[in-house]
Amino acid sequence: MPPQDRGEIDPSDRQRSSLDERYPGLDVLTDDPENAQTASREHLESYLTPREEHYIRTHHRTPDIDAEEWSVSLTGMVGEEAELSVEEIRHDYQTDSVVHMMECSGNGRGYFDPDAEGDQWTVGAVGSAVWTGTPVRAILDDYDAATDEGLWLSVMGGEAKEGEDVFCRSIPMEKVLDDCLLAYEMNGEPMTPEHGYPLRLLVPGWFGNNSVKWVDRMHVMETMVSGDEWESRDGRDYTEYQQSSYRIVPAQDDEPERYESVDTFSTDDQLRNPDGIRNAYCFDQLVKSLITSPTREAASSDERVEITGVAWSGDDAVERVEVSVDGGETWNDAEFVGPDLGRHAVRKFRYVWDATAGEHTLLSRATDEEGRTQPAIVSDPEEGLRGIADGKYPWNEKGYGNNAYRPLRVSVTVEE
Ligand SMILES: Nc1nc2c(c(=O)[nH]1)N[C@H]1C(S)=C(S)[C@@H](COP(=O)(O)O)O[C@H]1N2
Ligand SMILES: [Mo]
Repeated sequence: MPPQDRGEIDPSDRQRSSLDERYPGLDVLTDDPENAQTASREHLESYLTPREEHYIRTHHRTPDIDAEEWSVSLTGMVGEEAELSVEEIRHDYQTDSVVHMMECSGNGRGYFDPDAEGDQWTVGAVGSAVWTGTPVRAILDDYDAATDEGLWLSVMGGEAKEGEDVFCRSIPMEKVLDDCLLAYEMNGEPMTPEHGYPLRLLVPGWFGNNSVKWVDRMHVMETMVSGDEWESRDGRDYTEYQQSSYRIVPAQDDEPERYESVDTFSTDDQLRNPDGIRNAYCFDQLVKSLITSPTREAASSDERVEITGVAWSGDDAVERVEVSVDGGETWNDAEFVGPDLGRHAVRKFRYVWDATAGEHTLLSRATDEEGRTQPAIVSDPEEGLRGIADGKYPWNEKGYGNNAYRPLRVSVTVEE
């Protein structure tokens, strides 16, 4: 199957207004390539983040794609190799939807001390959307693909120009069969170019880096992308974003150890057993929460302040959220409010606080149904921590996966 003629995409010829103008709800970190986060905690309070306020994370530049010309090839361990048009993918298969609170593994990098390398995302590289598309499973079945446990589906983005590393992610076949989509709609609207138009992979519950945008090829294989064959294929590296980026590497390691295959997909489990997989892969999301109200100041007339926030997790649903109003000395159970839109959706919580006047440090802590919970702080690089231990999250070179508590200082005034 010949690779798609990438010559047709020339983002440099693109005439677009700046990111600020097109996405007024975002705080822009870099315009070229496009990287922007949701502007504030308050923006994360809704069950669905509007398409124009959902963070954007891009390594190369957003390509201009003509959906009528675009196709996705299916290669590797398949009965019959195929080249599918966008039209076929949209209309010849069943449709499914999922609500996913997608977080960039770099969210919270801005709180690493000393700084970790990369854009300094704070709290806004996360967003909730209902994604609609074709289950990848239906396409694999149709072309008699091998789908045994232990196999991988490597999914490639079509935006890299000649000589640039291809944005490629290998997803374990069990996860692909379970709930991955080739998505074409976001919140009931067509996806914008920045979010992956015309087709993106959507891996529910997993860090955003797995949800490959502008998909142009899917390859069924025995291993993840690794080794010489994938390190330089048609003069490009397909392994960078699987084996080097998106790995949790402590200060004392030069390079992450590359594996052909792993059989633990929970990022948290990898991080709690660093002797198994040496440098965890950013696969499913780490359980996390954020207080969205009050933000800084709270006036309470009858000494009751309502604290609200959002919680999300990886493959296992959020089961519990606790709130502390004294910097973590004591914890109180919060209650869930509003609808449960599925295991990968955002959960909103609430705790009513009998507040006293003065300065207070609020914290929230979510726990998933497997009992995994948030660490209190990020470690110091000198400690050489490899995984999550003793309430500490490991400082790592690229600042990935920070799910430590996010303290919030509020000042309460009590009105007579
Ligand atoms: N082809 C391609 N897909 C990609 C990326 C990319 O740079 N190229 N960035 C990834 C990362 S790191 C994240 S967090 C999500 C962000 O998706 P969004 O921009 O729709 O929020 O897309 C992922 N998919
Ligand atoms: Mo990301």
